[in-house]
Amino acid sequence: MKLLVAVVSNDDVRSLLETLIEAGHRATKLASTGGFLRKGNTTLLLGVNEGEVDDVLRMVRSTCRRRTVPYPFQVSEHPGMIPHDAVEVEVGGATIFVIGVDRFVQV
Ligand code: 2BA
Repeated sequence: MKLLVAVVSNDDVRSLLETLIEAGHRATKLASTGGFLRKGNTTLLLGVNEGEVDDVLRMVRSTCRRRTVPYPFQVSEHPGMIPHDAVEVEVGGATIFVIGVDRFVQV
């Protein structure tokens, strides 16, 4: 089994969850906040069989869009982190960590 930790935009999570649940996958939805933009996003925990990882990644790709969002701070608040003329940041589609699971236990 693998644990997929997927950070997705709040705008995409509804359709992603619908797609996953319809396909028989299980998910835990956590409210999270991006460290850079400090804006709400969603982290999904998905325990999936190894053979299903690519299938789940396909679902994430098809539902999570890459988008441009305004950078909400004065550049001086984050010196050196982005170019001085940048006012927008690209976010998503999704950031996914695929982690090996030693044991999966439900009691
Ligand atoms: P945030 O940390 O709020 O980052 C939002 C977007 O800002 C990022 O989109 C990236 O395009 C940009 N960004 C982040 N750090 C930057 C920096 N130091 N300089 C310039 N631009 C920067 P994504 O890469 O699509 O990430 C979306 C969200 O996924 C992140 O929100 C964070 O919550 C999570 N994430 C991304 N990479 C991660 C990692 N290596 N570890 C943990 N969480 C991660």
